[in-house]
Amino acid sequence: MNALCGGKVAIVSDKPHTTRRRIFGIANGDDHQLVLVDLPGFQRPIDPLTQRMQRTVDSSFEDIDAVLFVLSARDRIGAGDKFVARRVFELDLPVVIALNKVDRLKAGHIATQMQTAARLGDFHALHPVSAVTRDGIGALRDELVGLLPEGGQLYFPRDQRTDLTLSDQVAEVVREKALQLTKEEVPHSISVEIDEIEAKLVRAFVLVETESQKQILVGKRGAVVKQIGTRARPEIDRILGRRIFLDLTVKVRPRWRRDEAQLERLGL
Ligand SMILES: Nc1nc2c(ncn2[C@@H]2O[C@H](COP(=O)(O)OP(=O)(O)OP(=O)(O)O)[C@@H](O)[C@H]2O)c(=O)[nH]1
Ligand SMILES: [Mg+2]
Repeated sequence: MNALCGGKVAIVSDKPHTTRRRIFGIANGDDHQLVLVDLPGFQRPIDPLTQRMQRTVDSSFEDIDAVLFVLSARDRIGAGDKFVARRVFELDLPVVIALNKVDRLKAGHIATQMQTAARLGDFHALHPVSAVTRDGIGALRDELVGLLPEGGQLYFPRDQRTDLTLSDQVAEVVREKALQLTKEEVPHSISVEIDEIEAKLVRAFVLVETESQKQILVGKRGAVVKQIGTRARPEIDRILGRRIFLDLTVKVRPRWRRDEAQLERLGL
């Protein structure tokens, strides 16, 4: 989605289930507006957070013109992909398969992966792409634009790239940096709440579920939380269009993933 929109809309990490909520990414052309809807992955709900994420997925297949089904060419296309394929091919919409991450893969391997992907269902088109090198992204974009209804309208102002509020964009950037610096079960226990955004100050809470997770996020003499701030600040400056001071506090909020009121507050 970021490659198609020509800039960062969704945060990216190597941890599964990074996207927790529905995010619109808007790609404008001279005569069209392509609105991409990024969703959490399909998963078996295990707590109120994942229940809400799965509900978001289930309720998002209305009012769409096509499905962009993204696969990783670097991984074996297996049972998980077949499970998702069953869901998307039953929608009765054109399905465009993007076989992503073809960078640094040998041509023969890409060809085999394309054959496997092609067996997932009755697709409209299949594009090998790389979000990193942008290889194939132009052709994929043209394909999707070709599926837009005639005489479509402008859903968003032309200078807008996402439906997330500035505050939510800031929270997501902080969460991205926190995900980058943690591993195992810790990333799943992290969320970010914006306390206030003022002219020169952004105050945010990095929420975790336990005291030991807090120690990991704070790090030795605050080294980890400091690193999160250092990485996040330039991006927040860009989002807000001004230089800010970023005040980050790590807080324990026990069982926030099970707390409906807290999930609501986090926009989940
Ligand atoms: N080599 C390579 N890596 C990529 C490419 N696109 C994404 N990645 C990596 O794949 C990982 C997952 O990327 P995300 O954008 O978080 O994936 P997602 O599909 O949105 O996943 P969730 O939000 O977790 O459901 C990150 O480590 C990215 O850097 C690509 O084209 N090439
Ligand atoms: Mg994502």
